[in-house]
Amino acid sequence: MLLEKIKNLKKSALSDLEKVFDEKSFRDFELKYFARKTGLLTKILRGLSGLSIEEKKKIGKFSNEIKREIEELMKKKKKEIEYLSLKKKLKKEKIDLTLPGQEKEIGSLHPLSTVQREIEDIFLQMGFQILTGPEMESEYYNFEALNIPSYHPARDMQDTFYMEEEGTVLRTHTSPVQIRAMQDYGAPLKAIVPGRVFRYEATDASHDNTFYQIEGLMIDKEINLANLKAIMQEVLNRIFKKEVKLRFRPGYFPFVEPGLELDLGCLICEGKGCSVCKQSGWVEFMGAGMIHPNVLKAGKINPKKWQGFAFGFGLTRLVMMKYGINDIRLLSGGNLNFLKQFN
Ligand code: FA5
Repeated sequence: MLLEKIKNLKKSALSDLEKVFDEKSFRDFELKYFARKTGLLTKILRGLSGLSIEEKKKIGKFSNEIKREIEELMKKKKKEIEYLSLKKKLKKEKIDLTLPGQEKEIGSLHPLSTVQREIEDIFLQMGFQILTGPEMESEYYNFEALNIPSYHPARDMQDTFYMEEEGTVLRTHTSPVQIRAMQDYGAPLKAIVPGRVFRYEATDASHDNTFYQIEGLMIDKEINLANLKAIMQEVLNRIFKKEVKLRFRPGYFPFVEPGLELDLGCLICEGKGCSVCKQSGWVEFMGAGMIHPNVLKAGKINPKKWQGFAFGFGLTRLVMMKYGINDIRLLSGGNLNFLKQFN
């Protein structure tokens, strides 16, 4: 009788276990058969105590075997359930490669660099080479070799920052590279020198203490100011993509003779007058002239054989004119909202 009952219990347990498919149904199964007081198998095993020793041995052994068999199958089932739930979880977590990624911000060239490259391209096409020089310069190259001795009042035209190292300054212009270029390459020579320069002076809408210049020089047997005018007109027309107004007027620089200043018709106000051109309609754009014989000599070039022009213009002012920027300080301010407009 009891044996029969146990066999039936095993049958129903195995068929119940088949139907178990997740943690909850597993737990229900466990409670149904193995709960401490109410479990169907527990109750049978408890009931054995009232049997005779003979029966206890026989039925006890049989029911323990069944218990072990069911427990084995339960272990397998548990693993199966764990595997299934992990699989389900992984399915949910899968990476969707079609989702758009997080966009990275890409930097862009500063307008000063963009225009510098455009100018370099134009001069390269005209056969000029592009040179650079040190920003920390000796007083000799920045002043003396350019015909500005220490006692000369022209020193006051460009006040600068003096370094602790005796005789060293932050260059006030790119002109010292004229001498370095002449010494390195001799004549004939066609070169431009873009670079950063420094002046000890108060800032306003069109003056900064740190700005960029482009120096240029052309030395050969018959170079003259007409060549300079033709070259500058061509370069500036190409930069501004239209015919620009240029004005030559006499100017003094100790390193040229004769010396002149070239002004640009103000492109911000079209000549009407604004804060950038100080209401004059013209913006001082560059200094130039025929290279002084003393400067050629300092560059180890014979002034009796060779002659040429030199010029130096404010790249920063040119960029202001090109893009209609009315305050020079915006170009050194590093304000991204401003700079992003030039992307
Ligand atoms: C010079 O620096 C001379 N070395 C130029 C030169 C070269 C003359 C070769 C003759 C032969 P100047 O100090 O004028 O000259 O400056 C040249 C240009 O730099 C100016 O025309 C102007 O466009 C620009 N510049 C001068 N000072 C400032 C400043 N504080 N801020 C921005 N741009 C400036």
